[in-house]
Formats: sequence, structure tokens, C-alpha cells
Amino acid sequence: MADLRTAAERAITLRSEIARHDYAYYVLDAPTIPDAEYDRLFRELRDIETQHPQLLTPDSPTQRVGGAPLTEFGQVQHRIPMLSLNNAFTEDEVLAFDRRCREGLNLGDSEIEYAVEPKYDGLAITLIYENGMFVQGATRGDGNTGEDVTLNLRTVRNIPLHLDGSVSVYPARLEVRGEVLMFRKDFEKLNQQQRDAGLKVFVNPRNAAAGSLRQLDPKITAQRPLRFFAYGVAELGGALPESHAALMEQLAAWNLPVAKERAVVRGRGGLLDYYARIGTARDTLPYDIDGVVYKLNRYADQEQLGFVSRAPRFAIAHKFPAQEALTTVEAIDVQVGRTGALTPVARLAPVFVGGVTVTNATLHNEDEVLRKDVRVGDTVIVRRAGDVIPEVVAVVLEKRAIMAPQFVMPKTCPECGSAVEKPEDEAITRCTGGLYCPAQRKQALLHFASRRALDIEGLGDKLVEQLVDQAIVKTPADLYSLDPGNLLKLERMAEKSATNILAAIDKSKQTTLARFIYALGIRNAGEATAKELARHFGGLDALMQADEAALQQVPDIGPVVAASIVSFFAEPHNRVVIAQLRAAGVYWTEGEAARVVSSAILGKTFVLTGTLPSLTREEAQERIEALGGKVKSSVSAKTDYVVAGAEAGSKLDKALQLGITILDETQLLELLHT
Ligand code: JCF
Repeated sequence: MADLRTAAERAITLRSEIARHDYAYYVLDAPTIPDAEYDRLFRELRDIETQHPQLLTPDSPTQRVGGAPLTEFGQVQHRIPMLSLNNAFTEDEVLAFDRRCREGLNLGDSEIEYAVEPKYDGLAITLIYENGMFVQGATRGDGNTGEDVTLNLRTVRNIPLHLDGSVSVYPARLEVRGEVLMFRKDFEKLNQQQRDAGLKVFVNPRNAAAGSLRQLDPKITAQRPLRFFAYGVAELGGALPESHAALMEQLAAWNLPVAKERAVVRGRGGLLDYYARIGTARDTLPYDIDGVVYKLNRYADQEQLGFVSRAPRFAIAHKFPAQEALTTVEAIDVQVGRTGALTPVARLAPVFVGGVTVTNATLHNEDEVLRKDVRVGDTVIVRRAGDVIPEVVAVVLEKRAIMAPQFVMPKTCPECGSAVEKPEDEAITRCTGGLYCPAQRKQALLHFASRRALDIEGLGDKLVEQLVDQAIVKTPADLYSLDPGNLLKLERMAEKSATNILAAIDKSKQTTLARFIYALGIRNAGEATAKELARHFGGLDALMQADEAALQQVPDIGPVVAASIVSFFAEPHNRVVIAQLRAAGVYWTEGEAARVVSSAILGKTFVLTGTLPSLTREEAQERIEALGGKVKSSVSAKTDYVVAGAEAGSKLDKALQLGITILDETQLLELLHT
């Protein structure tokens, strides 16, 4: 018996401790203990309840995992009907609401106090607490009769199973009204899990919350990240506080979740300011809202205004522009981005959504179109939230009248006709005609001319923009046939700068194989890869003929990079541009492949620090690398040589510490010549 008594006491302690941690975690968003410790408490409680089933209580946190499935939901008669709110869509409608309130209260021009809060885009529910214990929860239903979802609501982690907190006096009967919803981040995670498991994905957090709450199996609901927020009471079984704001404080003191963003404002100015403030914060809130709610703050005032049919006269919902709307798909086009990515885009019948008229929505990529099964003629849900690009959320399949064929990604680029590729485990399809494709022209030219590529000084953003827009330059090869006449007709181009640019272009003809390879802008082939390729193959033709197996012989080149290189050179458009570049006089000295086998430097690691008397840092690096050495940016035990010039810094100190060989420029040059 003593054993049972100890167990009973321990169970009580554990329950209140777990409830405290749940509250800290799910309501305050400020976890108090590590997950492992929480799990330990939970297991201890569960073990006590298994050993002594008579100790199990309905408000035990162990009940949150859900019990046996139901065959149907019972019905609940709401003692006090669950009302809806009237809506205001315009400022004028809000001003009219404020005027009606002032007239109803005979207030003349003085300002009214309003309690204000976000309007949750969830599902209205009611929770009944008897002597502090959660005993029943129900959906709104038709307002008079709802469904008994008590078992499901027990699994909602931020609903207290027992009122608690700083105020420990509870009314005999308390009926709390509020909404169940899902945080956006939880919704994304849930959908990812559903997708991974091959299950249905939800259209938006609201649908996910509705689907989760209306599960007959509470164990499923328990797996869904639902949250609850209270917005009022139907019954308090005692004296109401004087104001709505005071009531919310009371609910919060019992550990019921209420909106952090709630406020009390004065007058219509206060209402409109709040609307603007929450409108700006809308995308940063963790949950979707569809507006804000204004109510008279003082209950005496609320009573005086009373109700019209199914809605209070003392409250109104001021709606934000809807972020989702229905429209139809008129076509599915494919756009090519600056980097060559092919994006399917839905052309839509114009629809007003998120505050603007939308006619296009992104479909992201091929897999997305097929997953959502979007087809021409379909009715779709379009979403535009904040500044985000509008997207097609889902197809309304019931409205599919004609059965258009499934979307197919083109096999060639719609801009330039080059082959497209979609690597095995990537979502994005890309054009392989990087050097030739009009969509990629500006990007390709800027990269070609960049400092570590062919280094054409003065060929920047503005100039490339003009050269491409006026169709003077289409590919990098066209740069080499520019003349002063082409340049002088451009904006802000004086004779002097035209001469300088032409000189820079001319100078760029003399380059290295590594720079040239890098300049081609082959996907996944950066500067380091370009250097490895140049060293390994020694010449461009050998590289262009290499197959994937040959490419994977090169250090650090794996299947992905090898595939990009092969498809780049396989595209005839690119080969033409390369031939034109060589014909225009771009040249480099070709070495023999891996001729550096015997160099003293091969495989050695160098770090450069300080200013050398004659070589620039880049020149030194190029010469070391040309002979098979590697240049790294920091000194470690693996460093073979540190080359130190004037004003060498901490790298030199480190090298001295580690006892690494230190070279000056003369010694480096000697080493390079052995
Ligand atoms: O979403 C809300 N914050 C909210 C919804 C607040 C309220 O006072 C509501 C509501 C829905 C219906 N009042 C009613 C009658």
C-alpha cells in the first residue's frame, strides 16, 4: 500500500512537471529541459500508470498519444451557439463599424477602446473545462451542433489537459472558444513526410489542420503538429472580468495559449494602424492569418451592442487580401533562366490574389508539374504570399472538364534549341548550350570576361547589357570582332574608353588553357576543376574528346562533373563558338598531358604570404600549379613550403612554429627551374 501511495505521489509530481515543460515548449516557445530528460520523465510516468492502472487520469500527459480509433464522432449540442464574425474588406467598412459602435453607445466623437488580435486561418473549436480539468472539445459544426473531437484535442500539445499556472482557482465550468491551426513550418515538414511516405500532401496549413482534427484515429492526430489559440469564452461560470483584454490575461494565466500579438487600441485610427502593422508582419507570423479581429474591449459595451442574427454587432473581422484564389490554366510555357534552368510556368486567366492581378505562376520544375498533375484547362489554386512569386498550389480535380495530355518537358531548349539535361537525382532541367543560348548570354559573357577567366577589364554589367540588348554581341566569340564603330554608338562610351576596352579584349587573346576552360562556364566546373583539367589533358582537343570514364581519371572529378563536361562539349552550338574563339585568335600554350611528372614541385603544397618582389600572387600561383604543385590559403602540418614576401603575417609565424620550409622569391624560382 505504501508502494501505491508513493507511486501516486510520484505520478502527480511527474504530471505537473511534464505539463510545465509542455507549456514552456509549446506555448512559451522556450524549452526548459533537453528532449532526452523530458522523455525520461514521460517514460517514468507511463511505467507507473502501467503498473498501477488505477492511477491513470484523463488529464495525464500520457493520454496525448491517442487511444483506440472511433467509428464515428459523437454529436455535441453547443449550450451557447458558436457564432461567426461579420467581415470588413475596406477601410470604409471599418469606419462604418466604428461609427455604428459609437452611435450604439451614444459616444459621439470620443474614441472607443478596442481589443484587437490576428484572425486565425484555422478551425473554430470549443473546449470545456470542469473544475480545471479538460473534459470535452467539439468542432463548430453548424454553430449549434458540432462533433465531439475530445480524444483528438487531447493530443494537441499546447491545449492544457488541466488548467494550471499562476492562478489556481478554477471555475466549475469554463467553455473556451478558439481555433486549431498548424504552423507553416510544421505544415511544410508534415507535407515532406507525407510525400516521402507516398501519402497525400495537403494544399495549405488550414486543410492540413482540418484533415488532422477530423481523424477517427486519435493516434494519427497525435502525430500531427496541431496548435490551439483561444480568442474568448462562452461560459466562465462566475463573474466575467471587466474587459476582453482582462479575460485574455486570465486565460493566459491558466496556461491557455493566446495570441502574443493581441493589443488594445483606441479609435478608428488605432484600428487602421493595427491592421497595417499586422499586415506588414503577416509573413513573419508562424501561422497563416486572413485578417485581424476588432471587438469592443469592455463587456458592458459589448452587451449594449448585442448581436445581429448569427454574429456579434460589437466585433468585426477586417480581412486581408486573400493569398489564394481559383483560376484556370490557359497554357504551360517553359522559361529559360540566366543560368540555363528550364522553369515551367502556368499562364493563367487573370485573377486578383494577394492584392495584385496575377497572370503567371511558377510550377518550379518538371517533377512538381507531374506531382501536382497540372494540365492545360485545369482549375487551380494559385497562391501569392507577400513578395513571393505566385505559385500553383494544387489542381481542383473535380473541376477538370477536359483531359488535356500530361505536361512533358521539352528535350531541347525553347530559347536556342540546344539539348537539355536533367541529372539523375536533380530536380532542375538545364539547357546545355551555355555559350550560345540567348537566355544565358549576359551571364555567359560576364563570366567569360571575369578576372579569373579571360580577364577583360572594363567589360562589366552595364556594357554587357547594352551589347546584348542591341544584338551587337551574341556569344563570347563576337567580342573579338568588335570595332570602335560598334562601341561609340553606345551610351556613355567615349573614344578613350572604347579604345581601352578594345585593347583589353585584344590582350585577353593570350591566355592559359586553365583560364580558357574556366571561361567556358561549364556547369559544376569551377576554377580548381579547370586547372586540374588543363594539367591532366594538356590540350583542349584532348579534353573535348574525353568521355566520362576518362574525365573521372582526373583528381577530384566525380560522375556529376564529368557528365556536365561531356554534355557541354557534346552540344554542337558550344563547339561552334569554341572554334570561332580559336579562329579569332584566342590562344594559349598547350603542354603535354601530365608533362610535369618529374617536377620537384609535383604534389607539393604551398602557401603564399606577403608581397613578393617581382611576381604577383596570381603569377606565383599559376607557375606553381603549372608544375603540379598546389596552393592553399592556410598553413597546416601538411604544408610543404611557405613562400614569404614583404610584410608576411601570421602565416609566416605559423610556419616557423611548425618548422615548415620557408622560401623567398629567389628560392621559389630556383625550385621552379629544377
Ligand atoms: O480568429 C480570431 N482571432 C477570432 C475568430 C476571434 C474572435 O473573437 C471570433 C472568431 C470567430 C468567431 N469570434 C467569433 C464569434
